[in-house]
Amino acid sequence: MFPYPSGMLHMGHVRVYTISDTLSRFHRMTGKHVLHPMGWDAFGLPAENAAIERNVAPGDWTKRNIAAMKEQLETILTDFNWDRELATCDPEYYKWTQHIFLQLFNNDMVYRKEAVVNWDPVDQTVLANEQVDKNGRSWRSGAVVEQRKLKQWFAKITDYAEDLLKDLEGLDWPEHVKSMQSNWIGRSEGAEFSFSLIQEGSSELPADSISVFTSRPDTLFGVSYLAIAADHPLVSAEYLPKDRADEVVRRAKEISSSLAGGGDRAAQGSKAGVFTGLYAKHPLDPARKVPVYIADYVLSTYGTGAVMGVPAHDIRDYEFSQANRIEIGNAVVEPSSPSDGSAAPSGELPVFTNLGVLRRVPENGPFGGMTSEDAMKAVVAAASKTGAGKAVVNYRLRDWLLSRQRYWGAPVPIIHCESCGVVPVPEKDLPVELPSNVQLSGRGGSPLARAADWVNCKCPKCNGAAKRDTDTLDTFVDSSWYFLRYADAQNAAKPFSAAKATAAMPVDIYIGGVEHAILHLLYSRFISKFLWKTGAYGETSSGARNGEPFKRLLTQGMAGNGARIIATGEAPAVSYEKMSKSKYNGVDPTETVAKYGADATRLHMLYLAPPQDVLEWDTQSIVGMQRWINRLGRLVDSAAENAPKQSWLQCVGERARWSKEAQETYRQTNVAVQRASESLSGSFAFNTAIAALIELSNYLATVKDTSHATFAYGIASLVKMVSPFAPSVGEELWEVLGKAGFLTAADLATSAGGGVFAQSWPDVDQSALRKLSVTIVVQINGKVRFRLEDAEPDQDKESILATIMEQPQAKKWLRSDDGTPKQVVKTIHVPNKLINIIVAK
Ligand code: ANZ
Ligand code: ZN
Repeated sequence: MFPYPSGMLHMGHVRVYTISDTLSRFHRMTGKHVLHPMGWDAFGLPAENAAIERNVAPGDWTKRNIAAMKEQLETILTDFNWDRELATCDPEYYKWTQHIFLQLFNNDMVYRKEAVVNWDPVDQTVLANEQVDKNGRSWRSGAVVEQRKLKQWFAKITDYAEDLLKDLEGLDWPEHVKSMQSNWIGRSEGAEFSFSLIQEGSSELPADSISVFTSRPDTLFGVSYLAIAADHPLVSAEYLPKDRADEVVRRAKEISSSLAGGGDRAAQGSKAGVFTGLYAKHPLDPARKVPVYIADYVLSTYGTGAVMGVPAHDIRDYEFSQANRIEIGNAVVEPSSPSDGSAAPSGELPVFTNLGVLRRVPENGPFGGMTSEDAMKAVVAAASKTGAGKAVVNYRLRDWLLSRQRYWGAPVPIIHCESCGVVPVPEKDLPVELPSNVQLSGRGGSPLARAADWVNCKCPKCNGAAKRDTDTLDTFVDSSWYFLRYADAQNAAKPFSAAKATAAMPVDIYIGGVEHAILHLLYSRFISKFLWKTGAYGETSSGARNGEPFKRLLTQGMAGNGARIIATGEAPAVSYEKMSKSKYNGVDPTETVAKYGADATRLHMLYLAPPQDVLEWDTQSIVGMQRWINRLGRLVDSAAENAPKQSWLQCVGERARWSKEAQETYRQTNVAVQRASESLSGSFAFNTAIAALIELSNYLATVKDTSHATFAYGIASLVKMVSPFAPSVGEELWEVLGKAGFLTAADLATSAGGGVFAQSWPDVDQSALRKLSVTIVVQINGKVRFRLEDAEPDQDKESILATIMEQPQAKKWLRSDDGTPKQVVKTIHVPNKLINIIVAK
């Protein structure tokens, strides 16, 4: 994941890019063609704020930050494909972001809609729900967020809800990230029922019924009220009974303004409500009259914006019924309880939320006695006969609001003409560049609206006077396709060539902070799928054929409690801010690198914790890594003094005649190769890889016959394996070995030329992994009596027992005085470690 160019590399960046750099160096050494690109997520509010606070142009500020961070990235020895560098604020890049918007437009995947938005009255800007905290305050300014209506662009991500959910299955991603994605999409099966309104007054209603969405059609006969959202179309003085209309509308306004931020907050609303004066008919029991309320817990953006209140079976409905003194009808009971419902529901509240059996009471009609499962189907079937209901699937996912009333973003490539309406900017006129002469004050809506000579333009259709759209695109649009651009970053004619993107996609390993586990990944998946479906790129035979952009995801844990907030799927943006202020991100990597060196910093970072875990940066123990690097230097220096007697190839040919020590050296080397390779190619447990390298170096320091080629092989392999983690140490040590003429004789695969990163990663010789011998503790009747040294590994119980009987000590413990073996009652065997022999007394 590319960084936001804040100007300062923090420890979180060091961690992500150390991981990606180590992996990319490793995979290059295994002979793969690796693309390790880097770029800058360079649009966004901070640049605009810098402009306001420090009077620097956002572009200049951003460019300076990029230069500074690039330098810092070099100091941690990252090896990126800089020839593919991109910055989303560069017109050469956002030209294509605009092109992709137009692709969405041409495919009817974006639309303009007046929508209630969260308005930050201090920053004068629209906020995403994720930017509003639990108390309805802006994540940035802290101001109480207001609700406003603005005409804005939306992308139809909901058209892809099913695919975005279903295709999660095939991804090699952490389970918790997949479940965050799936909760965000929030598929819910249920039914819609329509309740006809009873027209008591003479007013013309905008609809003759209220449609509700329920996930529990089996509770339809327990409904005691309907509740509609405060901004439901019925909430208007002209439709409501005259005597209470004004009061109801006033209360509805209060309710909706207390709900800024939407989402989960509203679901936990105060249960405030107001009776509208309207009544509706029960769809399957027309004699029943149900009162209609406005309720703060009903979201206007979910389902139909209206619910059927069933206080006996839903806790929110119960609380609302208590607060508004509504009677409770009880429809479903526990299967075991008497079906007349005389038993009280279990649990703290008189609410039974489980599935059960429908009571045999007149209210439940012919459905009494059915299980909830059966009743759900039967009730929906009965209602669909009369057109009063149907089965539906609902999603929590909402369409993606693309418009931002900000300056530092890609202008929406649309022109508004009084006679032609909405007109897309012709491709040949892209990019629509940002005007540079805009006064930024942080107040008063879209800054672009103030650049009169930019706003006023000619309509591409009728050539008449027209105006540009003055909003910019959400920066999540910029970052939803940059990985595709990496495949073909210099392309001046297209966002990327289909062939190049097809060859490169999907991204094999996508690495980044868990704070992007929801939105960035969801939007990237959506845009990738869209581009894939419209043929902008295809899939190689190995692909999953669904346009998924990221095959494997490695999310790195953060410090502080931010990660936990995120695990619940809440407010990633808020948490990100908190996290960047947290303890370990407060440590300045430049200082650490200057003091301990980049290699020690990288090694220490990866050794402290597996990448998924939260990292508590600890400056104390980094000296341990420094010392290990020094020991490694001494080990290699002394090895270089003593070139091996034989070439490695010759040596391998004589394997049968190797000394015990040589065999053990070869075994130790292969164990380390196996552990390091496994961690780098599969588990990403870098800490165990480094531990294996430390163990190997400790072993090699004890080898006596250092002129044996197995020792040289061990040393050369160790240096190669250290290199992806500690590149400058690796290069340096390789050079020492090369100069000493050590490598020509020792190294199997390659010559000493080209430096360590031109070498191939050592292969594991599976046949060498087995321990040469083991020591087995022998217990007799549970007491340790002696040890079997130098035993053949992996023996079964019987063969060990046979060996033991031949030992001199066996005489004393396992034979009677007359020499006959004692009767063995039982043996307990821990392979390669211990055997406990129970003998009869
Ligand atoms: C009656 C009922 C009875 C409900 C019962 C639940 C349990 P999920 O599963 O998340 O989709 N609901 C529907 N639309 C809503 C809205 N716009 N705002 C707030 N709540 C809404 O939730 C579906 C349930 O959430 C629906 O099923 C409805 O309450 C409520 F024993 O209908 B239920
Ligand atoms: Zn026109």
